[in-house]
Amino acid sequence: MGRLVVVSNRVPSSSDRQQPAGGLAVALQDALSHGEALWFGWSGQQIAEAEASNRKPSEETVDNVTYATIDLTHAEFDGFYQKYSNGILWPLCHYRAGLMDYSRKDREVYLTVNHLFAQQLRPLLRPDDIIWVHDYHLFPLGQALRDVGITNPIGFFLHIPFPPWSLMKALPGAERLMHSLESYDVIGLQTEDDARNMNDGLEQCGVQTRGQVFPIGIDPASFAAQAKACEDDFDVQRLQQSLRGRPLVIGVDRLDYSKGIPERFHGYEAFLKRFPEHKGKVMYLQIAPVSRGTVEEYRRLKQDLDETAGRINGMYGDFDWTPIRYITHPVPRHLLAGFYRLADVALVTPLRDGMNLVAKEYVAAQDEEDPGVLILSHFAGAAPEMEDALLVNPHDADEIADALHKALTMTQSERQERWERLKPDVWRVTAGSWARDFIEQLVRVERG
Ligand code: GDG
Repeated sequence: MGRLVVVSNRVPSSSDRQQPAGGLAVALQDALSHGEALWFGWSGQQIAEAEASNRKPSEETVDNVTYATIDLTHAEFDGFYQKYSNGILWPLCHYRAGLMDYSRKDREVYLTVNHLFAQQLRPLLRPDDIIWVHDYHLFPLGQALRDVGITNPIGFFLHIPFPPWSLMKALPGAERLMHSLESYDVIGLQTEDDARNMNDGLEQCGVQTRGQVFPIGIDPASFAAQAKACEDDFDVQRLQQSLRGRPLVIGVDRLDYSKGIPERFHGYEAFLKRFPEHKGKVMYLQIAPVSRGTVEEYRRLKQDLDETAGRINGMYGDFDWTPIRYITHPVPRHLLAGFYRLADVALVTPLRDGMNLVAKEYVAAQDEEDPGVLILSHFAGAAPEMEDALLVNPHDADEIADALHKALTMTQSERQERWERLKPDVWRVTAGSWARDFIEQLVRVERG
C-alpha cells in the first residue's frame, strides 16, 4: 500500500498530539503509526486577507508522519468553519433544521475553502497515495480534488449522523452536495441508520455510489490500563475523598446542544424531586469543556446551562452538599480515565450523536469486580451495540430519573452481568479495527 494521506478540518498541534483530547486524533493514532503518512488540514491560525495570496502549507515531520497545515483568513474561518460547517451542516445533520442559519454567501465560502484545500494539497501528493477525507467540513473535497486532476483512491468518513433525505433536502444545494459524493471511492458512516439515510438520498438524486457502515471505537486496552494506573493519582484521590462515601454520577461532553446536557440536568432535577431519599447522598459531576464558544448558539447553550445548574444547586443544595458539580474547562485525559473508573454511573444522553466515544470509554475504564452502570440515550450511534446499558429517551426527564434510581440501587451482580455483556463489543470494534477496515476497502480500490 502507498502512503496514507489523512485530510481533516483541523490538524492537531504538537501539544495536542502528545495529549490528544479524544475524537479523531485518538482514533487515527493507530492508523498513522504504520508506514509513512501525511496529515493535511487547517492549522487553527487565522491570517489577514493580504497574507493569503502567497499561502503555502507549512510542514513538520515527526517520526513517520508529516503534518502539513494551512492558515485560513478571518473571512474563511467565519464562513467556512463557524457559519456553514457549524451553523448549518452540524445542526442539520443532528436533525435540528430549525437551528440552521443558512446564507448563500457562507455556502460559497465553504466551497471556496474546499477548493483551496484541494489546490494546496495537490503538490504534496504522490501517485501511489491513498487519501482519506474526514467529516462534514469537507463533504465536497473529493470532487474538488478530482477537479484539480487527482486520480488517487479517495475515501470519506462522516463522524456525525446523516439525516433522512426528507430532512437533508432542506439544505439549499443538497442535491449538488450528494452528487459531489460520487467522487469518493469509499464512503463510511457510523451506523446502519446513517448509511440507510445517505443511500436513500443518493438514490433519490440518481447518484450511483453507496455509503457503508464503519463504526468507530476507542483503544480499550490502553484506556483501561490508564484508568487502572490512575487509581492512586493525587487528583483522583482528591475527587474520591471529596465524595465521602457517596456514589458518583459522571457526565463528560463537549459543551454542545447535540449532547442533551440541559435535558440531562432536568432529568437529574426530576430524580431529586421524585426520589428524595437520594438528596445529599449522591454527587453528580458534569465535565463540559466549552466548544465552538464563538458560535452564537453555543454561547446561548452555555448561558442556559450556567443558569440551570445554579438554579438546581440553589433549590436542592444544602450548606454541606452541592447537587451538581459543573465545570466548563477540560480535564486531562488520564484524569478523565480515573474519574470514569471512580464513577458509579455515567450519564450519556445525547439528543443525537454519530457514535459517542464517552460511552465506550466509560465501559473500558470500569473495575471488573465492581463496575458502574451506563445510562445511554437511544439516539447515540453507540446504542445499537450497547443494549445492556440502561437505554433512555433523553427528552423524557422522568425516564432519566427512573434510570438514575435504578442504576444507584442496582445489585452488584446485575452490574457485573450488564458490564460483561457490554465489554465484548467495546473490545471488538476499536479505533484500530475501524481504521484498518476502512483503509482495506480503499486499498482494494487502488488494486482495481
Ligand atoms: C464526534 C462525533 C463521534 C471530552 N471532554 C474532555 C475530553 N473529552 C473527550 C472524550 C471523547 C471525546 O472528547 C469526545 O468524543 P465523542 O465521541 O463523545 O464526541 P464528539 O467530540 O462530538 O465527536 C461523535 C466522534 O466524532 C468520533 O467519530 O463518536 O459522535 O460527534 O474521547 O473523552 N477529553 C479530555 N478532557 C475533557 O474535558 N482530555
